[in-house]
Amino acid sequence: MHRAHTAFSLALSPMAHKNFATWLLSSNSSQKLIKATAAAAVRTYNSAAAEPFANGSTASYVEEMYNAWLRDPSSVHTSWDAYFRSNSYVSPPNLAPVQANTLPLSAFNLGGAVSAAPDSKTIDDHLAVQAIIRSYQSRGHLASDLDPLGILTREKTVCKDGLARRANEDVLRQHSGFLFGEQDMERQFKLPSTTFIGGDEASLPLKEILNRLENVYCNKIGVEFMFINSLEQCNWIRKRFETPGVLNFTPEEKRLILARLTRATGFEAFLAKKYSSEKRFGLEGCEIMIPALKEIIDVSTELGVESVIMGMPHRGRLNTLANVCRKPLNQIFTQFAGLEAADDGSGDVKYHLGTYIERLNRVTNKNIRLAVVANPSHLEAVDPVVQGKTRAEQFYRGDQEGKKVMSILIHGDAAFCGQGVVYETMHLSDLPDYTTHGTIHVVANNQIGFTTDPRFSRSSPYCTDVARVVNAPIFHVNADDPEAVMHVCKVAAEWRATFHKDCVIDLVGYRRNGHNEIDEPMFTQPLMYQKIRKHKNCLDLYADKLIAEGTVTGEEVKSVAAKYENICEEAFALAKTETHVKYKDWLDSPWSGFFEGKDPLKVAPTGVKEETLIHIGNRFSSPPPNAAEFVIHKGLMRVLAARKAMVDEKVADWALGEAMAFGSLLKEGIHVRLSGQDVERGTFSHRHHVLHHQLVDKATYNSLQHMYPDQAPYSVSNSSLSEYAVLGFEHGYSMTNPNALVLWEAQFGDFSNTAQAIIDQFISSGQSKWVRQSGLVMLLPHGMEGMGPEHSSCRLERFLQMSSDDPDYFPPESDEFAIRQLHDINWIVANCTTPANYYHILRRQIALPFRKPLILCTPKSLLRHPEAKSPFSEMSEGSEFLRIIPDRGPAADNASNVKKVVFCTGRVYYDLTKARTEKQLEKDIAIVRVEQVSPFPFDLVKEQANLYKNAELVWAQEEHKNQGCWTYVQPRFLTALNHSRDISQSDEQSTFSNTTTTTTTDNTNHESDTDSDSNSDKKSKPWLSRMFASDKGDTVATATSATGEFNAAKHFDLKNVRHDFNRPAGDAAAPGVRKTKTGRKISYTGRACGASTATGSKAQHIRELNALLNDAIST
Ligand SMILES: Cc1ncc(C[n+]2csc(CCOP(=O)(O)OP(=O)(O)O)c2C)c(N)n1
Ligand SMILES: [Mg+2]
Repeated sequence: MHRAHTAFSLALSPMAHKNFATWLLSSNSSQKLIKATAAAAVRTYNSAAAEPFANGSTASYVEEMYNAWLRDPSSVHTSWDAYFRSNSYVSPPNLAPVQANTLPLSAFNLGGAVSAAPDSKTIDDHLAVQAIIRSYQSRGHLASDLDPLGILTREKTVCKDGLARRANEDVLRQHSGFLFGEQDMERQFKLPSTTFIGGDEASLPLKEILNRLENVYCNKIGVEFMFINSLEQCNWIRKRFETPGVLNFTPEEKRLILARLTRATGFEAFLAKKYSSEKRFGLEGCEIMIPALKEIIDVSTELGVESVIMGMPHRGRLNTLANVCRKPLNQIFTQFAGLEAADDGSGDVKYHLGTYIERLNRVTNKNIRLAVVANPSHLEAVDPVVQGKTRAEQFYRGDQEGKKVMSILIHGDAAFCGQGVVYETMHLSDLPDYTTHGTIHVVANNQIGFTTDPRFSRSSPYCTDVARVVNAPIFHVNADDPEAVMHVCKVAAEWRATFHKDCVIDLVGYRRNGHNEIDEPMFTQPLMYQKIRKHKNCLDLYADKLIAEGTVTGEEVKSVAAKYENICEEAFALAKTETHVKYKDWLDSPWSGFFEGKDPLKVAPTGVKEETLIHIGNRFSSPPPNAAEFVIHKGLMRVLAARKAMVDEKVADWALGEAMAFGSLLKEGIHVRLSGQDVERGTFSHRHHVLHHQLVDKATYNSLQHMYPDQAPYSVSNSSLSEYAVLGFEHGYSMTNPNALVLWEAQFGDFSNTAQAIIDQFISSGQSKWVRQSGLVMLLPHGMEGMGPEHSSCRLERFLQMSSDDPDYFPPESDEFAIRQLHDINWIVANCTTPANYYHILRRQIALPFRKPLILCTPKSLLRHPEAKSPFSEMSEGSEFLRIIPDRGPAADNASNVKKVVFCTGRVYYDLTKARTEKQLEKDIAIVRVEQVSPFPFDLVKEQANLYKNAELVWAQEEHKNQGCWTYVQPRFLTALNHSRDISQSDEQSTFSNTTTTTTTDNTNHESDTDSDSNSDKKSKPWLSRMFASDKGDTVATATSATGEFNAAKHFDLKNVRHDFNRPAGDAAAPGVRKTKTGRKISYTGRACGASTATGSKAQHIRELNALLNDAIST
């Protein structure tokens, strides 16, 4: 028996009567019941099987009793009568009646005898019907008809009443026999308030109840929602699916669906015809996704949305750009032509590029902006980026509830359940500083991932189960039923507009071709593909249906298809006239006006007036204006006092330097957003941007939000414990507006490697692939301080390895040297040692006329180091960021007698100076800090080396030799010291993106370059040619090519493939040219190579550090 019934029977048993009634009568206990009911309502998790007694149907049962009692007190049991008379019962607000099914149960006393009270069979039967209704609502989706191929569809079973139904034991469990026979089918049952299948009817015959439930829950839509902890939301969904007639469409609506489906299908067919050997990751088998997206956008626009930001993988992307965004078809077709780019960027494959379109929505007649964010191959990596971009757009529009800007994320079935970043992103969905107020997730579920079946790619029943953790309703729908799909999309858009929470549409279709169009699916899924070959496509099925019902004629169907083909043909002809592709056409986040009128080589000053520093310092060190009422922790009072003392002395520590940077930018109207784990206080308890009232919960004060009356908003947010999603989110946030300083801080630098895909695929290479700039700052606590292998290194070497400046190329020296380097590089990597330099480099992010990501090692022990302080004079007007901090002591005064120059970066500088002082070698050893490691300050290094012309040069680092900066700086030092460098190996140019452009004839990523013209000797030669070919005397031939065993140049067609060199054409130090060994060298001092990032123990750390200091500080 259903649990609710068991509990109720117990309550009605002779003994229980008394106990139950007594319990109810004690007001204390009745409060308990109410509380228990309410608590159960919020605690609810999972299916009805796990449901506690006093929630859902039981709670509504009490309510029904109450309604019955109101009409006729004698119609309810005496215990209920006593309870209600005591005035103890209060209808909980979320259990308030939602419909008119309020007839007393006695009205359905079908037991025969005319009696005021229902007999127990009537009660049992009604409870059983209620339980059946609830079973359908909870588990009907398990038997729904979702698979267009019918492979997974469950057979109908013949029930006791002789009718075949899909709802099986999985759905109905102990009610599978319905407890009723054929004789009961015409019996009338009162419908509970938790169903809407009756429409205006308060009761229905059992047969009708079962049929309607079957139709709603076990047909082409499977709704998963009963795990949601809100009765209001559950009822809202029930109403949308159960109300009779919800699936009725007008002929106009049907024709619109058909037209959209025709375009979606026609687009793929056209590409298949024109570019049969090209990969396009077609949507065949799930074409309904295009009308589905359009429906979501139409309904959302109608409900007030003005901007939609989409993230999606490869599958169906071109179709989405063409038919959802209405990107000009000729621009899309041009991508197939393998043309050269007319602008910067190495580009990306066509099914990764983003777009941004503003257009009139013809259905709603409203203007709308649609953006598809460019994404890498790494599935789902774009999800948090889209969320960050959406959040930023909402922020800049003042759209605090997400009514105007929304995101749609499209997923593949295998990726949605397989990639952890989906889960991480889902968990941002309801966090105050990260929510985008509801995302609609659409899964293009083709029931396969490349060659792998779902049963081998997930352990969960559905690919969508990840969404259950955030209480998102999940609408599974058969992709071959366009009307069911449209209904689900409408409900999803309304859900988002009503509750501003995530929901999922699971479009269950199939994949007509292989993973891509040149892949053979029969190798691995033979039976499935035999079925697919015989299966009519969705367009044909729907057209047949509409023709059969008389909504359209066969001619109309053909003419709509022909019309679209003509449109494609015209665009195809236009595309043929294009000579270049323009990556700027594929920007997802245009920064209109940002670059215009700017001198691309001019940096605005970063120093500010001293009075500004003092003002910010005073505010930052003061308690809230209502300090008397706001109780601050004593420890923080001391922190504020220490800050105030520093301001009075006009010096800043790390936290104050950071606050000066933030505060001064906020004053200038630049929005600052700092996000990451525990950033409000700061992992090392040094920041304290948010003061907490010690006596009042959630009462906080953030002085940086109150610096100036007209300042820009400052937001500092403790994030969820995620790096991948949160870093992606902040990257997306930074893409939206260049006039904002967006910072992400890792708890410790090494944790950033769980966000490696965002670093590799977006931050380091986004500009190169998608012409997209970002000024995002990554703050990475870094330093070997004896904390063990973790918590020590941010893996600086990895960031440096991805820097795109050429180790062998000394750019021309000029006043613009530094800014040109910054302009040309992919990102900036720095390790600052003073608060002033930290302050300047943050401000420089905004002062630059372009945007580059900044990877910044930040200190731990230096946060409180007495010497790591900067006078205000180093931050005020006239001061600037120092790429190198030269030695300013006795050594510099007597440079030619200096025996050794120790170059270093980061906190080890303080250890080195201490050791030098202890050994009294200040005159003999100069210590030079390289603060901006990349782009490498060739000019300043050269200057320093020339200054100490007789000195031995040493690079000292505390990281292991194969880590830290050494492998990056060594070749660059040699170039800086000798202007060019001895090249002992054939050098492959560094490029900051690992991308190459592919040709139409060859889809493999062969690396090569562009110069196939007659001026090729002026340009750089392809590295393969340099290695193997011997057409020019100045290139290095290898033994391999000499033997003729393998000549790669012959094996690869290098003509059409491009390769971006940073080096200007024809430079004297062209790669491959051998130089004689000359000049000065730099040697290494520090730890030996190591496998882990730090030492095993504190003692070992100290031993090794001392050895390093002894080595470095010796003459
Ligand atoms: C992070 C990541 N791992 C692996 C791949 C390689 N890969 C490309 S498509 C694909 C299958 C994706 O299946 P699904 O998500 O169901 O999308 P579908 O191609 O079926 O539309 C795989 C494994 C990838 N692109 N990204
Ligand atoms: Mg798939």
